[in-house]
Amino acid sequence: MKENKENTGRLGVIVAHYGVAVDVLFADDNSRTMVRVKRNSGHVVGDNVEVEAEILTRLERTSELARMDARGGIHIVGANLDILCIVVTCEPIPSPGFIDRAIVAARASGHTPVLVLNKSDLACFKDYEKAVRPLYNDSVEIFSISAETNDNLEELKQFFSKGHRGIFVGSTGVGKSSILNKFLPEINLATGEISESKKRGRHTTTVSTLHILEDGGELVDSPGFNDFGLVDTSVAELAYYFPGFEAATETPCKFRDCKHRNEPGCSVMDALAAGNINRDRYKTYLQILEEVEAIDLQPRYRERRSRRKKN
Ligand SMILES: Nc1nc2c(ncn2[C@@H]2O[C@H](COP(=O)(O)OP(=O)(O)OP(=O)(O)O)[C@@H](O)[C@H]2O)c(=O)[nH]1
Ligand SMILES: [Mg+2]
Repeated sequence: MKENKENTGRLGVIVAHYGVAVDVLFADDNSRTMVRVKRNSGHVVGDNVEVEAEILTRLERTSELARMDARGGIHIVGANLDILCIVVTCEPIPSPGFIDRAIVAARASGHTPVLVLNKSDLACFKDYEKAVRPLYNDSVEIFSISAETNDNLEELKQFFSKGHRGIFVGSTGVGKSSILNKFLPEINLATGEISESKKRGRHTTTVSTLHILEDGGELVDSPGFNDFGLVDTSVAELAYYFPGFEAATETPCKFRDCKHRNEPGCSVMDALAAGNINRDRYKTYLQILEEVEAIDLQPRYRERRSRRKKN
């Protein structure tokens, strides 16, 4: 890794990562070249790089978004992004707490989360939207769209045209690649039948790719995943960033390090008792709190977190 100071090679950005080679889009003439990298080099799509004599050097990141999988493995979702675009739908529905974890992870690492409810053309959509919108309306911007019928696609495109660089994340089959294909028909990303991909137990998209939108903005398509385990988020950050707690925490709790569990003078508990916080969501919060507390006890994650804070 190199600080962005005296660059002597060509500057570019990684737009696709294929394990032992990355596709680099160069800033000077918009040309693209494959450059070899070591396996597990740690580079990700969105990384700014300098290429000199076929040697690639990663430049300092302005932001990084990480997640933990079910086995405790850490994955960098993307680098130098500002928007986390959480794509969900009624078929297939996201795993419990997926949206909450993704929102907290985004906020804790300086990203703006937005929620995309895709497949508005499906019969199951209306009920799903009715259940989900009220939970997140006060927390994040929400787009209800259909990549099938183009419903509200323009609105989402306009949002990115303000110069944002975002990434689509969500379970396999929610339609991430389908939305990008509608934005940029010429890229023709592979999309998969849900029943087929489930039967094979495989994702249709296998590598993340970054795309420049014609009206401005950039979007990364990523392979589907269900686990958004929090790795770079402390207990204090979880309590502060949890979606749905914003109005309650405007009134500070009695204790600055309140975890909203059973401390006296807790604004969140008061809001819960008054029916202003959804009970199921509160249960989800407690479950994620336990996970984050368990991670907090593990030195390797604590070390990683303090390294991130210093950068
Ligand atoms: N009815 C309907 N189907 C959609 C919509 N968007 C996508 N699909 C379908 O959903 C299936 C999965 O779409 P993909 O775009 O491959 O999903 P993905 O999220 O990229 O999946 P992975 O690459 O495996 O993570 C395909 O059969 C699409 O045609 C939509 O708005 N409405
Ligand atoms: Mg895909």
